[in-house]
Amino acid sequence: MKILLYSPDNGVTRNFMPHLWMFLLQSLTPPGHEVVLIDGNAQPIDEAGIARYVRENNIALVGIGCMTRMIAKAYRMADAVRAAGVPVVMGGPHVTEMPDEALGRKSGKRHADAVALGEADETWPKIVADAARGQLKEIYAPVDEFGQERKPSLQAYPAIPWRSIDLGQFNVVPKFAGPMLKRFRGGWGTFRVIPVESGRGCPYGCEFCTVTGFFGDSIRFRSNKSVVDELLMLKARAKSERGQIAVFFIDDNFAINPKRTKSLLRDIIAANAQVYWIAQISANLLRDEELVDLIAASGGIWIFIGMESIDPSNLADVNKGFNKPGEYAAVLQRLADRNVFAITSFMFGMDNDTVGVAERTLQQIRTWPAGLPIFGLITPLPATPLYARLEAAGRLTRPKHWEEFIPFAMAHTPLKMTIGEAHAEVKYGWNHSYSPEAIAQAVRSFSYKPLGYRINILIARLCFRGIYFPQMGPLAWLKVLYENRQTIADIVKEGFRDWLSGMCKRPAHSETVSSAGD
Ligand code: B12
Ligand code: SF4
Repeated sequence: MKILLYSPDNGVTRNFMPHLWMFLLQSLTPPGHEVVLIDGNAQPIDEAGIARYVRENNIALVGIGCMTRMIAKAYRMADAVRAAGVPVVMGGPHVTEMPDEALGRKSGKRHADAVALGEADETWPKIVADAARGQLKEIYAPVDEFGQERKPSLQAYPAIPWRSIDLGQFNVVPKFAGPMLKRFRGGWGTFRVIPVESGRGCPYGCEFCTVTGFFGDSIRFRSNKSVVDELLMLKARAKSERGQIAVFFIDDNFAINPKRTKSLLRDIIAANAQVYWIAQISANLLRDEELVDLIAASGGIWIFIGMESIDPSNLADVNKGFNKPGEYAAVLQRLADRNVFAITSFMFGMDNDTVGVAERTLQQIRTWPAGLPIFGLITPLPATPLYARLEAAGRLTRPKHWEEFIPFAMAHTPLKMTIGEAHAEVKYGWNHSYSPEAIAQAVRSFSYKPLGYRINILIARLCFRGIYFPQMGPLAWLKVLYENRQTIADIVKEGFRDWLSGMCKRPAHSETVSSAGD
């Protein structure tokens, strides 16, 4: 069978990184079948396009996976595939919580022939076998021989063949610039952010989060060796293409077991498997100086921290009281002292938020080392304790908000402000963090560091700006570059000066070739 795995975009925002589930299921597909991947974030495709694709390529099964915010598009695409006569199986967090919706069991249209509940590592080969026989069941659940839920162990994790997977659609370097950038230092002909998981599960149970419910509170890890081997393979591929990669460790809380994380990082260093990496780690775990030393030494460059709020009572409300706003500054300084910086994520519209919450948050942020602040609204995702609480209190204004995805829009009424006020707070946060002046200020704050750090924060801020301010397509990008021309010009001038002085000092015929992590 020829199988298509498809990951939809939501038509509004785009991810910068491919989804791991597609590569994982591709690697877990039994021999004898061919699997092709389309990520709608990298290769936009519409209903007519997918119907044409499955017909022209003789696709016999389509697998679609996504989170809640992409589900409306996912259903439309599934409908188009089914209308073309090809069966659809859906998986991922949303359909796991709402299988009846996907199967059209209670009301509404049926969108999927089958739904894979929860983690599909062990059920996927069965789904493929049933589909090949034309005997798909409606529901596939990860259960043992006694019908009890079984979470897959990650000890026998498949080796994802990164050396040979076609990654063309995930290169963020524009095609026209690739050949020129290949020659630049270690080579920048390609640049990809690759998802790698080292473990699953988070026991913290924050009220708004689906992770504890989905993956369970039992934490499972891959062996250090399998993670190290994967990094070595990725590093070798980037080098052979004269390109670069960065790895996003997608674990929900990469340091949930600090002892194990340290042992993994030590093994990465010992094997010279360092690549630039990003991971999500909660602030409480970053108190550990030894851990932060190892993060820096093993290639960690950005840490995503779910700060959510600077108000302890908001944090207590959502069962995230382990976050201590009083220590945020020290945590970020500890990272910055080792040249590791933070993506700090905040949610507005929480129950104790009042008008002015964005400015109060920004006042704190301005005292921290510059990083990448991001702002969203607290959102009741299906099957979370937050959803149940708001539903019981009659506070849901759009109980099925996923039927029409609207970015940065509340789906319930906050307690101490209006919905409109909450939206205005998010806008204020983005406007004041990503204006040309704010970007220039962030770049200037690194003036005591080598130029590379200023380039890093400039590029990262220009890209992250796009999470709130749509900047799809070359014209939108040109506008952003024009608005930030002064900061860009300063950096280019400085780079040129450095290059000239390097040329003057450089002995004849010397070669300087280095690559990420070396
Ligand atoms: C990495 C990550 C991101 C990355 C990028 C996503 C990417 N490209 O990978 C970043 C940081 C950008 C991100 C952003 C957001 N994320 Co996010 N993210 C994750 C995270 C931590 C890992 C995803 C992952 O790869 N998991 C590992 C794989 C193996 O698991 P999986 O995807 O679930 O796949 C398994 C099964 O679900 C199943 N499966 C999945 N798809 C399919 C398809 C088929 C056909 C089959 C058979 C099976 C199947 O099989 C797989 C193997 O077992 C998850 C939490 C988590 N641990 O999953 C949250 C998570 C997916 N994110 C979530 C959310 C809410 C967001 C944001 C909306 C947050 C925000 N407020 O801004 C944004 C949205 C950004 C956007 N525009 O898309 C939620 C989604 C919940 C939901 N019901 O929608 C999650 C679950 C975390 C949470 N807090 O609850 N995220
Ligand atoms: S710490 Fe992060 S992953 Fe764990 S439950 Fe809370 S929000 Fe979810």
